Amino acid sequence: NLVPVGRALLSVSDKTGLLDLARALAAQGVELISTGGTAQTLRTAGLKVRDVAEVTGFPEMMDGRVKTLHPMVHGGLLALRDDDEHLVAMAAHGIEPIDLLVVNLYPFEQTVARGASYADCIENIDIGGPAMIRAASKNHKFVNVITDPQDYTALLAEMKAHDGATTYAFRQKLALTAYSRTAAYDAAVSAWMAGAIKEEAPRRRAFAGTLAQTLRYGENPHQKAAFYTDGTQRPGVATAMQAQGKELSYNNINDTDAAFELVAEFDPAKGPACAIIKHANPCGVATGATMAEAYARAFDCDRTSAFGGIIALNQPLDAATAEKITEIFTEVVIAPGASPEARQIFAAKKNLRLLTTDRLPDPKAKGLAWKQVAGGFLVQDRDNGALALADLKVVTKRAPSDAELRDLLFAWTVAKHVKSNAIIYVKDGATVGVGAGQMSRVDSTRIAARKSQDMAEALGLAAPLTQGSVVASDAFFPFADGLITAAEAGATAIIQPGGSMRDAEVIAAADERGLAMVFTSMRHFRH
Ligand code: 93A
Repeated sequence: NLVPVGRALLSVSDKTGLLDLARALAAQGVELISTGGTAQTLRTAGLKVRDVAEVTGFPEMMDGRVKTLHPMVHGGLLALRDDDEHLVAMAAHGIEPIDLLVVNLYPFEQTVARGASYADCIENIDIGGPAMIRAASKNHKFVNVITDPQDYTALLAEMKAHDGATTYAFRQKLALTAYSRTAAYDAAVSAWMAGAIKEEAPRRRAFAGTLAQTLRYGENPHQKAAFYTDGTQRPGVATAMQAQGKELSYNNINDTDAAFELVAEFDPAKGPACAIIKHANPCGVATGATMAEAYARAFDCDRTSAFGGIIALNQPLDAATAEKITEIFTEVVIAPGASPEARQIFAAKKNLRLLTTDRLPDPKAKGLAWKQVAGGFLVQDRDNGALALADLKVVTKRAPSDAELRDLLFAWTVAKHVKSNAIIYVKDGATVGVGAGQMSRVDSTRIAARKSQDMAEALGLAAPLTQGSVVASDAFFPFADGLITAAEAGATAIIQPGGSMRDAEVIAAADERGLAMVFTSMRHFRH
């Protein structure tokens, strides 16, 4: 199963590592064939290379659209070297075998990510590259195919270990990588097309990702896991720079995403905001005059749960906040930047991971979200719903005060990021009780109040912070019991979608207790 590498075709858009690879191949006597730009790079560096045009007998034409799409190339990649008929055909047409294909494709994903025009994106759809990759992959019995500069060293090591040849097992792995690449590439084209022609998302498009990182394990240590990116380059955990700390785990990535998406709802121009996440749910979200204050207030919502949490900020991490954060154990901090002083403070905490991005995610961005079910996956638009004051309908005798309204909108924003059934108590721009993921709404209402009570006791407060708070519910109260529980905990105003069969009962219960209530007509289930 060892096949010596005698002839290579190199055609790469990303020329990283190209010269080192080509030099190493040439030194081992491998003949190099190449397309226009790649050949020029090699020649400039003094390497001997044959133009693909010489091999095909056709010039590269139509702005490069047709360069390698030719039987002299595809025959060389696809011919079975142990099949007499194939050998006869090769001899009859002067087709020379190609044993190694090194291709990386036109940068379609990057072209889309930089907001290029429709015509530019079209021109960056590579046709000849994927055709060759698929041909070489199919013929991995004899042919090596490399689609990622990161694999150059592995190829050279393999050839070195086998006297210029490669093993079947090695070529199989390369083929698998290569098919994953063409699938992800076409999925990116499909996703772009769906957006460009405003095809009603999420229909008629393909999904595939690119392996970004092999993870140590999944949700649990007995599960293998990996992180894939979708090529959109969205600001967030997938594109963040990790400044320090050990590698992110599967759960870290999931929670960091939840934290950053939530905190990004708070416009940094309006002031600092901080979210602390545990198990994908916030255990504290707060605004403050300074970031340090926002963090302290978020922390005070549920200090017990915040231990070992994941923190997201909507403004760069500063020194004062960094000091405060290091007082307890935290897994990850993500922020749109960090000051040099803050970085220095964190540097002393080797296990604390710091991730920075150049901007916040856009909460209003369109996109798709999916989840797996047995035998398939569900796809939907990401929840980018947002409310304005004008969307709210006051349904009680008493209308909320301005201060209540501000807190109601804050609570509603947080509720969107809490697993259903979600109940959020908020006071003065900080959560004071979060009830998440319960099967009954009234339980979420009770749990949040109970936790707030515990916190008040721990902090030595006279009364729980739910006294004089407002409450958001991600979906309607099906009965009055949830609202009554909130009122008993001291809430004075409620925000919820409305639309229950028993809305009248719920409104009456609010009126009886002097509560103000607004309906949003929008729901934020999150499962
Ligand atoms: O326009 S293409 O789809 N037509 C082709 O026949 C073709 N063959 C290779 N693009 C084609 N390529 C791509 O050209 C490769 O996938 C690679 O990305 C790029 C390398 O071009 P150059 O060597 O001129 O820089």
